[in-house]
Amino acid sequence: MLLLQAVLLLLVLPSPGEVTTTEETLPKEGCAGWMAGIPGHPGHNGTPGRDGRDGTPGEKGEKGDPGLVGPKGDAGETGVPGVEGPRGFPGIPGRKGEPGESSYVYRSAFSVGLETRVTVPNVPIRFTKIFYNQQNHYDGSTGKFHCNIPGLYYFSYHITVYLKDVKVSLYKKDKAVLFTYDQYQDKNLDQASGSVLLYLEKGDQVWLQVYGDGDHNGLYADNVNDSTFTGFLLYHDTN
Ligand SMILES: [Ca+2]
Repeated sequence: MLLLQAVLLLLVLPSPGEVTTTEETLPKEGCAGWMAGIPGHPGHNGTPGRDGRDGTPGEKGEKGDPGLVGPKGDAGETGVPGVEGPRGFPGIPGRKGEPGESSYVYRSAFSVGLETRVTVPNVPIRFTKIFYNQQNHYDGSTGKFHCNIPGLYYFSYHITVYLKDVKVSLYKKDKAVLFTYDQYQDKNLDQASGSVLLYLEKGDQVWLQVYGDGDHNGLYADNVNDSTFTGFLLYHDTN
């Protein structure tokens, strides 16, 4: 390297034999008389640079307006029954109902009396004076009451006694179940009576009859003295 520099230096330095004349013909300020050149045209625009980095997130905006109401949702499941409420006040009594059919079906009553003296013993006494026999359950031709409605019946009789003693029995199904005896006192009118409750089946028959021999048949009736026989259903059998 040092060798190369030394060679170059020898080439630059003037050799001793040459005459240097350039320094006398050229002024020392040889560039002072040069004129400046015209400025060149502006260069072309460069290619766009690369995109910059993302900016920092902005501040949170204000809350927006409420949205539109959405469609109605499906029905929910049935809830648990609530606790029973307190008892309410009594309501207003309703109107009276129409009479039921049974009010007629379960009617049975009769009330009858003697029209003449009884002279025939050992047969049912025929009461032919009809006070009431709407249902015709009492048969005036036989003197017997026919049970059409099973149930409890009330029977009673009030007998005027004249001229002879009276001994009568109330019969049910050919059996005497109630007895009444009155001894006649001369020149007086007596009364004999009896009453009873009897349970009757449908088809049972009830009647009054002179009991014993025919001498105790002093049953009497005229325009001002009655002898009566009455019966009615107290209440029907609900079975
Ligand atoms: Ca008497």
